[in-house]
Amino acid sequence: MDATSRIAGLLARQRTGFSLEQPFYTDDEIFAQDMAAIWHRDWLFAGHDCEIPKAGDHFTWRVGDAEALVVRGADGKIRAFHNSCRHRGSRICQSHKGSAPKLVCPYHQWTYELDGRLLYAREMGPGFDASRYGLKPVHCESVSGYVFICFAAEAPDFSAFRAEVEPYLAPHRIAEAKVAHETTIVENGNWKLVWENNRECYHCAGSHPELCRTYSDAATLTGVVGVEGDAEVNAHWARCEAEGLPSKFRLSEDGQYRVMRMPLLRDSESFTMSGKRAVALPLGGVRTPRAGSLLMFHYPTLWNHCLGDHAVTFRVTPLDAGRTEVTTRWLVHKDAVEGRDYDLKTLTEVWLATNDEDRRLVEQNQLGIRSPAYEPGPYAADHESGVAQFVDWYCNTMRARLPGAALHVAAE
Ligand code: 3BY
Ligand code: FES
Ligand code: FE
Repeated sequence: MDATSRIAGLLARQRTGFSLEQPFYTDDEIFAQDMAAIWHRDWLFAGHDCEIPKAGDHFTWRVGDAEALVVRGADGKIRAFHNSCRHRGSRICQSHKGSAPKLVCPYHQWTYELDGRLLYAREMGPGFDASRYGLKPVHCESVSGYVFICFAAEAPDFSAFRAEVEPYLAPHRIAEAKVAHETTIVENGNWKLVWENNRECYHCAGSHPELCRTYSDAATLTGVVGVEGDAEVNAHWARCEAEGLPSKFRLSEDGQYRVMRMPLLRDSESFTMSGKRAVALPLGGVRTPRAGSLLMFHYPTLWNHCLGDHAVTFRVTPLDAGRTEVTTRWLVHKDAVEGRDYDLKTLTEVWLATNDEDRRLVEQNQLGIRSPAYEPGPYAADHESGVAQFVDWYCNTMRARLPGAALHVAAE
């Protein structure tokens, strides 16, 4: 049986409310299909506008064999290109971040403008037409300080997501931030296990002593069921909305993204060990100390917390079937000074610890799933409604995009 038929068959067998079958977490062919059907077709969160504030500032991000070069142009616009030279294909920018007035390929020094046009290719002879060899563009959109890219030739609609999340994000002014700290960790687990772990707080009480000081593990807050009937959360939304902060739970029709403002425990202001704010010069215009955290997720790359004083964003990058990178950025007001306005340890310690705890959980989950005894197990209806929702999104997306999936299933 070819790979597509095999995957289509597995998808057809998938039981609602149960974890996936083993190959979805371990198999190289399914990983390749995940890359083709999701990672190289969808909008992906790459980084933040504020990481590249000046013309020529750029960063790169590799997703499988595709690599984006995200660069701010002389006109202030952010664009993305494939980081592959139009001469013989070398990578052009070879570090994660940089700044340069022109993009010069280190191999034979073909030189590109910041808008991708090939400006100069030395000694290519008289008939050479530089206008035919500009960098290939990658779709790029910036929304409220978040840069999204899409590697597909034709990108899915972005406007609905933009319209939904802009009002929620606007008060946080992420575009006016700076990255106070960034970490990238590798988790020895499939990217879907990183998401499954993120989409529930059933594990929080047992694993996150630091986070649990401020973060409620109520099933309604992390999941997708029942929050609209939760009186306490409704009161929180009403308070926040009266202050001009859009807050209500919104889940997109296709299940790809959600926004919601959640209260923190004991009126905490931030994810610190004390619950007090971490940054004296706050990021954004949220002035009520009890606004809690604005949660957003956007599959398959982004989840985040926007607080009254700072924000933390998380980016998922699959490396192979059993390894995933998680990049965390702590964003503070661009004029906040370390040592004066914030202490880096106080700012970062809760999520540094939480990330490491989650890494262990994901790694143990991956190892257990490799067992010949593994079979899909049931998700808790309330505590793991978010996990079931993620897996549904994944399966529906794969079913719709697998080449000829419907035909293969019918032929079984
Ligand atoms: O970062 C988060 O939002 C998730 C949700 C619950 C567990 N984890 C902390
Ligand atoms: Fe880039 Fe030759 S491959 S200049
Ligand atoms: Fe966790």
